[in-house]
Amino acid sequence: MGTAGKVIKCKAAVLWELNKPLCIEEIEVAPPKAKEVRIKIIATGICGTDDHVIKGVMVAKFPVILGHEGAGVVESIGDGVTTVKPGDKVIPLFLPQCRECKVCLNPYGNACIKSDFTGRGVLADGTSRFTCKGKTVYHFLGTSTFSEYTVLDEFSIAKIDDAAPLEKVCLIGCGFSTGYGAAIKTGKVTPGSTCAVFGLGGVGLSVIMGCKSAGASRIIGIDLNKSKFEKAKAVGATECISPKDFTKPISEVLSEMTDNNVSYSFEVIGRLDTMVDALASCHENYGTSVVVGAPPSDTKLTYDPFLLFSGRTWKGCVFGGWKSRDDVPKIVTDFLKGKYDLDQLITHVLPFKKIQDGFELLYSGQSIRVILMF
Ligand code: CND
Ligand code: ZN
Repeated sequence: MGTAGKVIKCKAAVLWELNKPLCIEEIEVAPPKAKEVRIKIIATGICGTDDHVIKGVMVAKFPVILGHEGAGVVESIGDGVTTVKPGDKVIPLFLPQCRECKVCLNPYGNACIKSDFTGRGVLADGTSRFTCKGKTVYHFLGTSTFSEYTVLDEFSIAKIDDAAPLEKVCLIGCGFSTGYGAAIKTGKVTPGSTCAVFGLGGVGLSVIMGCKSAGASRIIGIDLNKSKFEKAKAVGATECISPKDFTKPISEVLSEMTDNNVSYSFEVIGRLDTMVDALASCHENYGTSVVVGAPPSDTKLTYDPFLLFSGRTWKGCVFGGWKSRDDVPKIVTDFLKGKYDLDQLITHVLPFKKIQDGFELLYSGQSIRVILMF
């Protein structure tokens, strides 16, 4: 391609400071170095995790280009790249899979040691490929999909089926896979069971889809925003409740509703209080509670250890427990075969330049997933 080996000037949404709107800027994207790939992003979703960085509840290096739920096409590759070529459709992976570290080699591990959860903001060689107005701009989770072009390490990319509609399968890069996997892989929801899902955003609705496909017979959605209930029911929730409608703790409400029989609970909000509420809501002995919501950085939980002593299991997962490079192409193929309905998660499609409007839709509680198109 004509742009290979050259710096590309393009549009990106730069977050210069905490708690400020994203600014659409012209940035420079350097060519990929060895074992790196430059991608033209075609579509990207807005996830709750991106907002955690804007609000400072998750650490990142500033200025930063956020976005970790995208899909695009390879523009050019660096030396030594063997798994993708220009023109391939790909999904950037915020959870990489280097296939060499102890975690990747463990059959149950998926949080590859190359993941950037500490907010280093650079690629594997320790540097950034982005500049804007003469300043270095940092990467986010090794993906930075809020840019027309982005550079990733080869281990952070999954090649997907050529037939995949990128404006839909971008959700497989985070929200859908995270929620669905939390239910079927981490929670291991069983047929006939009762599940409680705290938080009915894009990730929570994907948890519900996973619970439903695992054969759960009751799936209770919990959210403060009742406008989420209709969508939650459309994807499989059998009932929905708001904690605002009760004076007693939500764990007691759920216990009464189910004759104390919630086998699986999921926290899909990212709050300490609801993590403990979800734990207390599953059965005291055979219940399993899964933390899916990203916890605020530098915080500590206080809870009654009797909640665990009586036998409950408390787990967490990143990216739904999937091994990203191995599993994402398979999830895309299953989607193409009609196994999943991603349309139910997409409430808004906007041009990329309206990204701030997309975040406003998230803040006002109107959206499940907003897809931005380049
Ligand atoms: P989104 O903001 O769309 O949904 C959160 C939902 O929680 C909204 O519907 C809120 O109304 C609801 N809510 C907020 N506060 C409360 C409360 N106190 N009680 C009940 N409901 C409440 O977020 P999302 O669905 O995009 O993401 C959800 C979480 O998942 C978020 O913390 C995000 O960072 C996390 C996540 C984790 C992972 C992972 O790999 N584990 C990947 N992506 C996202
Ligand atoms: Zn996400």
